[in-house]
Amino acid sequence: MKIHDWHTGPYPARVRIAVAEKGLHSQVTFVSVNLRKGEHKRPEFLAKNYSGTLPVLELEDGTFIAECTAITEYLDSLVGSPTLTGTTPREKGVIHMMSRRAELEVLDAISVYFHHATPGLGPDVELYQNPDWGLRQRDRALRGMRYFDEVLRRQPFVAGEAFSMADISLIGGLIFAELVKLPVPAECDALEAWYARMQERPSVRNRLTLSDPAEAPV
Ligand code: GTS
Repeated sequence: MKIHDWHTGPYPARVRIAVAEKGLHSQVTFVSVNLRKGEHKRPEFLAKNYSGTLPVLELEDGTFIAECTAITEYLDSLVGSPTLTGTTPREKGVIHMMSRRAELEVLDAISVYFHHATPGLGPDVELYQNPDWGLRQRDRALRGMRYFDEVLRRQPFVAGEAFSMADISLIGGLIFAELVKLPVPAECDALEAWYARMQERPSVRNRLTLSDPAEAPV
């Protein structure tokens, strides 16, 4: 399998963490796509992923799978435990819901903030910016962090008692928050404590070393 990604990117981090959690490193080759040069918007990359985003998983038979959730579900179903997307119908439902919520309320919101209310990937890539929309999404992300802080006061992981794709999605959100220097609200100590625990996981700690960093960070 190949994974087309950008080694420091928050979304690519989600798939890198999933690869490591599933012990699939030896089956994956990483191909670097330079976001700052806009390589993800060129026709040859759009042929792999219409949406022009990273990461993209390329299978041996030439199938391309984009979207972190879809890629994680694919990897999860390749090998057994530990499962990242749940085994029972209830687990699967709750994990999917909380993962999507982590995207909507934190990760995707920070991404919109980055692309619309900061220089983002630079003028050659950011052809349309709407700073008001970006700032609204920044505030949404801060509200989302407070929501997840409440969740993590009640339970050890985002979707309950076990580590899952939902944790990975929220980790992506906090990685993006660090990149854009958006501080977690001071009162969110449960969220901070959870994130400190997540950073101790080898899959999270070593995500950048799965491949040689070829390019400068986002
Ligand atoms: N919904 C997509 C997913 O889950 O895979 C979002 C992917 C995404 O936004 N990826 C970022 C991207 O391609 C990569 S990174 O910012 O995390 O490095 N951004 C470039 C762009 O122009 O939107």
